[in-house]
Amino acid sequence: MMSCGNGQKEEEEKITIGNNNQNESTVEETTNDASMQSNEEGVVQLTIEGNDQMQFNKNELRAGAGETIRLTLEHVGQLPKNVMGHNVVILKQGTDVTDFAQRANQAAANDYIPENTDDVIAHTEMIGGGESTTVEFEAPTEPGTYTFICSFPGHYVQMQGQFIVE
Ligand SMILES: [Cu+2]
Repeated sequence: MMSCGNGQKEEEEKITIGNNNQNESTVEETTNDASMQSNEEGVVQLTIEGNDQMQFNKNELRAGAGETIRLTLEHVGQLPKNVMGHNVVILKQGTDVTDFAQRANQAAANDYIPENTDDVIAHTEMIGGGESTTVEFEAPTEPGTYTFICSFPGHYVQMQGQFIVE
């Protein structure tokens, strides 16, 4: 079995990407070695809303480098996911956002996350009005500014912001 230090983490991310149902939560906290946080104190809670007017309520999210982030997306509208779905996709630096969004458009079967992409730091599930979803991930260890979008077709132009790691 081949593995390197980061293998497990990547595997978890892929599982998240491929798993469209609602039951992903924070199970990974109990797995893995003890190299990282084991308590709740180190976890930073961030919340952002999306609405039926195709808007996020924030264009900026902030975190410290390497912090464990629990990002909650609340869809405060009423329209269903297939009409006004929202997610939050945080992209690696250097990603061409327009190009990514075009690839996302073709990935309807994967909730508009391109299959096998390397461009995503983390993303939430796609949800419809009245729903909410949370994803937990580690902020990049390098300070910088990272773009986040909603990858539902056509939304990224309006639904876009900066994830600022300090
Ligand atoms: Cu959206």
